[in-house]
Amino acid sequence: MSNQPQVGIVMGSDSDFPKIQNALTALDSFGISYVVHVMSAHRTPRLVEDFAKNARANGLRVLIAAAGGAAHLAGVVAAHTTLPVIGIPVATDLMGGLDSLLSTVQMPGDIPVATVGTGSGGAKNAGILAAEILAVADDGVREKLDAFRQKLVQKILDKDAALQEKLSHGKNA
Ligand code: RP5
Repeated sequence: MSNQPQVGIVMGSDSDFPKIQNALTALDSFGISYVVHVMSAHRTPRLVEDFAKNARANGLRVLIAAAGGAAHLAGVVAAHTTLPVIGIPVATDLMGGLDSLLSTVQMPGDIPVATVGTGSGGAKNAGILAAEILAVADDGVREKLDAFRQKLVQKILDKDAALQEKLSHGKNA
């Protein structure tokens, strides 16, 4: 794993951390270094601006921003950089996080945020998507992504074989 962090992860509150850990796990699995910070678009707007404006000069290549509720963090980060920004809408108690999802995904034209789903699958996809973006110029990461996909295929084949075995023994009742 290179020591230079390539992915910058920010979240609106420490309460978001347990919900986005799958993003970190995915990045770890591809050997990608990252930095993680709590910063809030409304509580610490200056900090967010500085982080986003300096991200490229600090060696970061992809940014991930996670927030819940009126979740403008990813959009604000994207406003201050032309690095690709992935938004994680953190689930809330309101309709499973529909508020976070719409706040993050519905960016007006000109300033894109690549938004993943709410929930643990979304956070995982944020990490994988960051890896795919880095893999455009990094063959080592691309090879790890290829191996990951191969494992997925094998997992499904194994599951299907187990199902066929179960059905052939009349265990479906
Ligand atoms: C957002 O408000 C955060 O991203 C978090 O999802 C939500 C609640 O934050 P706390 O009140 O738990 O700090 O800014």
